[in-house]
Amino acid sequence: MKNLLLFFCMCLVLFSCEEKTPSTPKDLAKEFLIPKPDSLLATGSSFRLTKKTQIVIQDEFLELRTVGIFLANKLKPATGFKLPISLYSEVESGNNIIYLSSDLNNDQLGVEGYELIIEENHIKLQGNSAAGIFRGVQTLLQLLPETIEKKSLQTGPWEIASGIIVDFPSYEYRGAMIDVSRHFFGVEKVKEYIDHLARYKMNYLHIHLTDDQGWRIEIKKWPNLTNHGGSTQVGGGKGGFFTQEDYKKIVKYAADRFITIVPEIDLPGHTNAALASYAELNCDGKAQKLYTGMEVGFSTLCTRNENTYEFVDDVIKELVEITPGPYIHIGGDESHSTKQEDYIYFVDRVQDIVKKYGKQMMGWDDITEGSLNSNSVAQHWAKTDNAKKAVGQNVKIVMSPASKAYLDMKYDSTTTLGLNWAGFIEVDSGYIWNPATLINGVKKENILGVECPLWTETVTNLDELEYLVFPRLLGYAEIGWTKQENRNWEDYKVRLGNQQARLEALGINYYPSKLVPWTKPTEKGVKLKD
Ligand code: NGO
Repeated sequence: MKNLLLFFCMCLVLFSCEEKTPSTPKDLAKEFLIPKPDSLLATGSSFRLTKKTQIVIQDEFLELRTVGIFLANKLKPATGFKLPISLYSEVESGNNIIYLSSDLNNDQLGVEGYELIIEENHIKLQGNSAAGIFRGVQTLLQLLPETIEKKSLQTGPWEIASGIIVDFPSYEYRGAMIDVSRHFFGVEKVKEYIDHLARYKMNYLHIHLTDDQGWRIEIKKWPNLTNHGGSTQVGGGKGGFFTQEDYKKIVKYAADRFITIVPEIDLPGHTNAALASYAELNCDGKAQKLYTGMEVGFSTLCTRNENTYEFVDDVIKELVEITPGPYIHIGGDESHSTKQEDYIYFVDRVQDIVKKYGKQMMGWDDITEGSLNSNSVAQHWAKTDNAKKAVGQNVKIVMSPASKAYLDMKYDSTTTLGLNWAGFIEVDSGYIWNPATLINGVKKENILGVECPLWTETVTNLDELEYLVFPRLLGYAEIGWTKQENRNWEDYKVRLGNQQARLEALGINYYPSKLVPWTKPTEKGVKLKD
C-alpha cells in the first residue's frame, strides 16, 4: 500500500512537471533578438515546448518538411524531445503544436519574411515561402533559453514568450565572405561558418576560392591548378582544395539553410597560383614560383593571349555546372600589373563568358572601369568613385566598405590578429553606418545588400576566425536585415550583451569588447586571444 502511494505520488510529480505546471508568463518585448524584427507585440503569456509538442506542416511541400526536420533536429539534443512532423490534415486538436505554413500570400513579407504568432497553446509560423519559415525558425530558436544551443541534454523548461512578430529583411542580399585561399578552410569548417550565417538570417556566402597563394577548387580540365596551385598557403603550410564533390556538399548544406553560394575566381590579378601551375598562362611562357607571402597586386593573366580566354571559359563553365546560384564572382580587384586598357578589355570579355553560361557577373568595385551590363553587380570595398560609376552604369552594388565591414580589420591597436590598412573596426564602428547614406549619390535603390568579407592572411584556424568574426558578424546581419529606423547602437549593444550566454553555449571564441555591456563575466568560457 505504501509503495502504491509512493508510485502514485511520483506519477503525480512527473505528470505535473511535464503537462500541468502553467508556463511562467514571459515578456516578448524583453527578449533580445538579433537581428531586431520589423515589429513585435507582446501578449504576456508563454508557450511551453514539451515532449508532446508536434511540428505540423500545412501541406506536403518538400521544402517545408525540410524546415520542419531542421527545427526538430535543432531542438533534439538539448531538450531530448523527438518531435514528430505531421501534416495538418492528420492532427486533431490545435494544442501544443508548432504550425508551419508557407503559402501566406502576404506581399509585405516578400520571399524571406515571416509572421510568428505565439500563443499559450500553439505557435503559428507563416510566410510566403519555405525560406521565410526558415528565417522565422531562427527567431523561434533565439526565443528559447540559450541552453537550446547545447549539444547535450539540458533541464529546461523550454518556454517561449507569447506575442506576434511580423518580420522581413531590409536588403535582398545579406552576405559574408570567407577567403579559403590565403589559408585553406575545409568542408566541415565552411559548414560551421554557414551555421553562423543561418543563425542570423544571412542568405549569401561568398567563397574567395583563388588567389596568389592558392587555387582551391578542382577544375577537371586544368588539374594542375589544384595539384600544384593548391599545395601551399600563406606562411608555407600545406594548403588544400575542394574537389567538385566537396564544393557540391557545401552548396547543398547552404541551400538547406536557404543560403546561396557565390564562388569567386579572382582574375586577372591575384592569379599567381594559376600562373605557377600552367606556364602557358604567362606572357613569357614561364611558370611562376608558388607564393606564400602577403603582398598584393603583382600577378596578372596575359590578357591579350587567346589561351587565357580558353582557360577562363573552361573554369567558368565547370564552376557554373556546380553552382545553382545566380552569381559568378570574377574578382577584378587590385590588378596593378595589368595595363588599364588590357584590364578593361579583359573584364568586358569575361562578362560575356559569364553571361554565355547564364549567370550574372559580380566583381570588386574595380570592375566598374569596364562597360558593365546592368545585371552585373559591383562589390564596393575601396573607392567611392567606383561605387558612383556603378550607379552611373545602372549596376547594383553590394556594400563591403573595408573601413566598416572588413572582418579581418583589427578591433583596436591591441588586437594581435588581423590587418589594419583600412583602420581599426571596433564593434560600435562596424555597426554604426548606413549603407544607403555612406556614399553621396549611392542610395538604397542602388544597393543589393551588404557583405562582410573575412580575408585570412592572418587567420589560420577556427578559433582565430571566430575571434575576428564574433561579435561583429551579428552587427552586419542586423544592418542587412533590420530597417534603418529600427537600428541604433545604444539599443543594439544591450541586445548584443544579452547574446553572450548564447555565444558561450555555442562555444564561440568571441572578442569581449569593452564597449558591450556583456551579461556574464568574460572569464567564463572565453579564450581571450590577446
Ligand atoms: C583587399 C584585397 C585583398 C586583401 C584584403 C585584406 C580586396 C578586395 N582585395 O580587399 O586581396 O586580402 O584587402 O584586407
